[in-house]
Amino acid sequence: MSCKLISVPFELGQPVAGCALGPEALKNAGLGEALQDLGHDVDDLGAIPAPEPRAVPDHPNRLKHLREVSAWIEAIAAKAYEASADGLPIFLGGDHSISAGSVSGLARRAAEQGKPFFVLWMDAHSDLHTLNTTTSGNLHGVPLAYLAGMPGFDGYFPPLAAPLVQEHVCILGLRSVDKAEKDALAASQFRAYDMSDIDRRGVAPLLESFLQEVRDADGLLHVSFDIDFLDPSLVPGVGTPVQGGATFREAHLAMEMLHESGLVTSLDVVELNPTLDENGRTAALANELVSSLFGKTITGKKRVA
Ligand code: B3U
Ligand code: MN
Ligand code: MN
Repeated sequence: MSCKLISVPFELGQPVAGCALGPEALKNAGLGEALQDLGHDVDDLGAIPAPEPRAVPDHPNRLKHLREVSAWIEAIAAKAYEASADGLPIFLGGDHSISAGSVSGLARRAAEQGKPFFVLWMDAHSDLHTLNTTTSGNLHGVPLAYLAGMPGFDGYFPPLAAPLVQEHVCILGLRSVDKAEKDALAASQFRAYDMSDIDRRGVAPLLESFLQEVRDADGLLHVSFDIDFLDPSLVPGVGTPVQGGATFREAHLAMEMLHESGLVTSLDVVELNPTLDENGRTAALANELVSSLFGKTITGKKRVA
């Protein structure tokens, strides 16, 4: 695999300082070397430079850093589109608002290639607020609503070339869903698996049924990995921790299955905040999980889906 590392040092989609240091922390913890050791080519494309804030009208809701978020989405989408012409782009965040850019650029590329585009959103949160429903005003809470073409983003976020097909999105790991997001979910065709689904049925069958759909459709698969998918006892270095998250084994299993599927064509790793981390253990675990997604196994034995 030819991996392209794209650093996205943007943190204004959430309230806690430090998330912009995520890309450097992941790289300093050895992400590139780990991928190379697994036999992949690694091209470090460096960081997306900070764009000028985008001139957008004032919004009636109290939204934090709307002009900055909107500008970054536009810049990231352009980079994602360009980088996905060949190779496997890996976006290192930054908060989860950056995925509004990465996924929109990748979806545009997939649409031009005539390929169905699927997204696995691994997250404690559903990120399904619109600009009108968010009560925190933190725009890392809206990317999935924007990407799926939900109303209210026109004129504020960049126009979407290819909105996601809701049936092609699987949200995994939910345990913090606000009232408006619950309503949006109920009215949607997203596949959404919360922690109770994981408890009852296990990660493997849930993920396998989604992967089978991607396979059957001959689709491309983007993985948007919000580190707060994991239980906070494992990942102190996240800004919005929620109790009761995925275990070490569940997360590794998901990543191993993603590797074995051979379906993953792009990745985001978001919401790492190194200033909240303890001795780099969140960054280290994130890297280990990315390694599993790129073929690392316990014994070296290869499994094929
Ligand atoms: N849904 C809440 C909390 C949240 C935390 N992290 C995300 N969302 N992505 C909000 O502020 O929108
Ligand atoms: Mn998120
Ligand atoms: Mn989250």
